[in-house]
Amino acid sequence: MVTLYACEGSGNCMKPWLAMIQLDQEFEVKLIDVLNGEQKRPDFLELNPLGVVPFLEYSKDIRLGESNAMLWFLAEGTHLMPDAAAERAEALQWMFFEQSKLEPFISPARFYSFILPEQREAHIDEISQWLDRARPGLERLDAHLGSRRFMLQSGYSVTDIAIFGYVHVLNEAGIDPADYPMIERWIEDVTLTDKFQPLQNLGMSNAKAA
Ligand SMILES: N[C@@H](CCC(=O)N[C@@H](CS)C(=O)NCC(=O)O)C(=O)O
Repeated sequence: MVTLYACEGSGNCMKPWLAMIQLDQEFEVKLIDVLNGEQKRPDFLELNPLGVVPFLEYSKDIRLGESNAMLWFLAEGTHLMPDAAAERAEALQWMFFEQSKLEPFISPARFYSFILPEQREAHIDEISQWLDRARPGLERLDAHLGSRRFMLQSGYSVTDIAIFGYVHVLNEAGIDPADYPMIERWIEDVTLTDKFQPLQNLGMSNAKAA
């Protein structure tokens, strides 16, 4: 059985989870309680020495960290992966962009605003800096989505899932999505794709997906 180790509420964990649902891949979710440090316990570190989730145990021999690497592996040979070499490279370009220009700022701002709101005041200056640093990437994304319905010319792909993970919860980080109308439109379009499931369901029994 394919096993996804994940924590509730995580945009990174949502990515392989949503891809597997949309690809009809049978899998089980094992929830790791990150807020209580379960990802640093010896049994989990033995599996993933980095001590983070998501972590994908696809088979005894195929074990993967990094949400976007999981997406790439899962999408290979499916309708979520573009065929042409240039478009595959463009997909990777946007997936690296997501991990360097968006996720490192949206994720911590959201963590202290939405996941642990009681710690918001203590991190208020950092949150403001993270949000300032997220804006150039969001502007770039908004401009791109002004000319495309989805990230790639050929249509909905693994790239949309990678970017959706954190961009669709911008409001929970403290950014009004109305500031980015093309992103707002695209979020709606992604939610309308076949078999889409919202982040809130990540913690639910995997019976639906399996
Ligand atoms: N770049 C990694 C990020 C992994 C990551 O930082 N995961 C967070 C949850 S979203 C985590 O496990 N944090 C707990 C910790 O760092 O101890 C990915 O895309 O998978």
